[in-house]
Amino acid sequence: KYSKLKELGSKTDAADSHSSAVNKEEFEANFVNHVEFSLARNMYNCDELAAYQAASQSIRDALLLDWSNTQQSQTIHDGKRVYYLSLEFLMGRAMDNALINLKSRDVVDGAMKNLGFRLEDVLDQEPDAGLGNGGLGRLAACFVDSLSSKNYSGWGYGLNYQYGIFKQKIINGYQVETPDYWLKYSNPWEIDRHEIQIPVDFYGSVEEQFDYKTGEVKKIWNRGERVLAVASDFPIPGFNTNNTNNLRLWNAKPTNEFDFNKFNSGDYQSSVAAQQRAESITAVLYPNDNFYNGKELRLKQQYFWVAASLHDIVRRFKKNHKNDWSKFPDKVAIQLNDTHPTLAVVELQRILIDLEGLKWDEAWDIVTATFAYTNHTVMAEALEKWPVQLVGTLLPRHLEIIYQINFLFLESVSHKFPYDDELLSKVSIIEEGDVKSVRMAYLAIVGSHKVNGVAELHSELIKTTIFKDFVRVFGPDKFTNVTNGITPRRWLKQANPELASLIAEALDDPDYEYLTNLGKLKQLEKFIDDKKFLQRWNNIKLNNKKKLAALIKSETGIEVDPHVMFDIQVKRIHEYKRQQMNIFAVIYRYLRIKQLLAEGLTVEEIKQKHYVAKASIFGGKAAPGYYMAKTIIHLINEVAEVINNDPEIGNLLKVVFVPDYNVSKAEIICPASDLSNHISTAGTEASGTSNMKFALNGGLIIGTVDGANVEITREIGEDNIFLFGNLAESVEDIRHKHFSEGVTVPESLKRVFNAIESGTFGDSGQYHSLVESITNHGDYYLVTDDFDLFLKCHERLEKLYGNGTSESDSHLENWVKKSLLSVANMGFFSSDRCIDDYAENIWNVEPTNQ
Ligand code: GL9
Repeated sequence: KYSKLKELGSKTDAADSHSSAVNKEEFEANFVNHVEFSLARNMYNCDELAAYQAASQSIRDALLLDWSNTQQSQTIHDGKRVYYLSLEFLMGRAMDNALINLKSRDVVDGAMKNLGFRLEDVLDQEPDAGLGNGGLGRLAACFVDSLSSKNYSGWGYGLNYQYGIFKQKIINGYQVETPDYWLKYSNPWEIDRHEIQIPVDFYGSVEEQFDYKTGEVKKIWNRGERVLAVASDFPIPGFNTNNTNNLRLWNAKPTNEFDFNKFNSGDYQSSVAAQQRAESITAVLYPNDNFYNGKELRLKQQYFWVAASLHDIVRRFKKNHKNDWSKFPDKVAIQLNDTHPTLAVVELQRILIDLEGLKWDEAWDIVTATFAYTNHTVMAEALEKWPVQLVGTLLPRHLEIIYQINFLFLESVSHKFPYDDELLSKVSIIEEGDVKSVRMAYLAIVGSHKVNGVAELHSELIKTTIFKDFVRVFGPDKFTNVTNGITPRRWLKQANPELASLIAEALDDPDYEYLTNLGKLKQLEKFIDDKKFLQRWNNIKLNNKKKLAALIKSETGIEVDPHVMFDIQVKRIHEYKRQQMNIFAVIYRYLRIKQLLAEGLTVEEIKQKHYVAKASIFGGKAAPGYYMAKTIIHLINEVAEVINNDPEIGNLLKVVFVPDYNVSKAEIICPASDLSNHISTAGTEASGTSNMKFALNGGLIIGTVDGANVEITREIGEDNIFLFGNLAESVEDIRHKHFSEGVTVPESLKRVFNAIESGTFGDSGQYHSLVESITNHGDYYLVTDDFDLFLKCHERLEKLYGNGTSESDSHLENWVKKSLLSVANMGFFSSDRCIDDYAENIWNVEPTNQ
């Protein structure tokens, strides 16, 4: 085996075109080898799980060759490297993606058949790597895919949580969280780097030492607790290239240090326990979405990760460049994914001045030239503000440096804006008040050379709201936009192989080159009047809906007719995303249908004159401590229970809550929508990325003028998207009006509230706070203002969808054409475009010549 691999290795020159595609005979031999020698089993008792383990180890072997070649050639080339620091990488499954990127899916499919397995069943054995909460973590996963596919030298750095995002069970309509111990079986994609161990210190105190030689005072951090950061590496293959970057995730381990005082006093147990506590740092992902919860362990995670990553980066730099620090920003670009890694700014400054002996100013210039910061939300409750007291206890030296950064920054501000004390207190990194705290976003801005938002509207909003004072201080050029994107390898080819294949055929592109050049989709427009093509297009949608119907049946027992309209909203459950508005609209529809039935209409007549038959499909997790979000989930499930068991309704309306929405379920759900909902209160959703996934798969969108919906509209044309609702610029005024004049609940919504309060969906008491948040507490998310507009927009789009079968001519003409035009114009939303944008405008790096 190894000689074969070596032979293959010598053929895989990183500068070659893609050469490490898996060879069938070798794969089969390698598979059997892994069954026998890695798993210690034999082919006669090899079940699907074992087959998955053996297959993935064989594929990993192929990846490793590319991976080590890439690292070697990148080191020799010594170009600038990008480091993407993210506390979340929501990777999902790795095997199918690796097969696609290695262009070896068909070969392995055939090999698995020979070995007696169905590839689909084997792929299904892999647990999701759920090391993230939602959009922000999935974005990081798409970015590492694009960094490799576009031949950049770019690493991800994160944490290897033992428990990823919790698994969601729905019991009696309620969300119940269970732990996601995803590493139950060993993880074949993970390479343990036991030799890469970095000590990370916490607590202790700072001592001043007078240096008689230089006459300067040196700061010494006398550490308290120490833990070790041990690396696990995940190879990230690019599509159609050998470039295989690295995702390095850290594990916290105890040191060999031992508290002998405790031991000698007979307290052996607790001295071991203290050691064991180290591992708790990387035990679990915090399950919050867009919310800062201020836990000490979270701050420990952040520093642990940032310290380990920076020492690793600095060590790599010093190997080639010794102490030539002025070169550092030419060799290293570090992107801060949200404020979570902001301590990296402080840590690099500390390394340079305390450990490497640079002068403050020289060090600070290097720091700010190295870092850039991405903001992902304007919502106040999400912005991190660590109490000074906590930072000072955990990281005493870092707090001093933060104060010094702030002092020098404020000095420069007062220089530029003399006598403006108000401005000084507004931009201060330290917030005074009951709990003095460090404003992490401000620290990130001051410590970076660029700050970006994630969609045009959002990037404008940060300049005019949360960061407006910094635009005055630094000027507008420091602030920029990079609109989010998604990887078409996973979100088209992997999730929707039939559509991807039809597109490849239509573009006469048998090698799927359009997947790294997504603008080519534009050529699909020439099929707009080709009825046969539209029918094939539509048929693929129907097949995808059948697959989703099967998933729904197996997960919930509910039968949905794949011929009805699939109207989907899947994302984290949050008041600002307004799943409550959607379920209220479903209730309204149900009440109207019941009324029409009572008036004597038949189901058929209602379909002809009023409503299309549809399934309203929901999915998403609520943060475990977010009461209102959990109430919304419960309401959806109770409404589903009532409607799905109403014998009068037939297939006119079904309601589904898909439990445990995650990446691999998204791969089934996104290709199966006729319509998807992106209906956040204008100005609250920074970008959204599932809107892109649905549109790229030919689903139409109903949405507010928010986040990336704005640019999706610009790209695909306003005739091909259904927009409604109040605009971001009016939201503040409307909120004020709610408080001064009260909230006006429209008649339609009153009917819904009456039904809820009269107990139609179970004990009304449990929905009190949800209804009250709208009627009595100012309706912060503008449900009352947008509800009728939402209903109207549905009426309009349902007319277009048509009441005939989804195969009818009018459906092809009015709906499927819009679907085709959407896909044809979604090229802009490839994460490849996004990464090129960062590379050119923020990192100043170029692809390596693979
Ligand atoms: C988010 C925004 O809410 C989304 O609108 C945006 O698309 C993504 C990626 O930029 O970032 N910010 C944020 O905190 N989350 C986002 O999804 N939350 C989670 O990922 C949990």
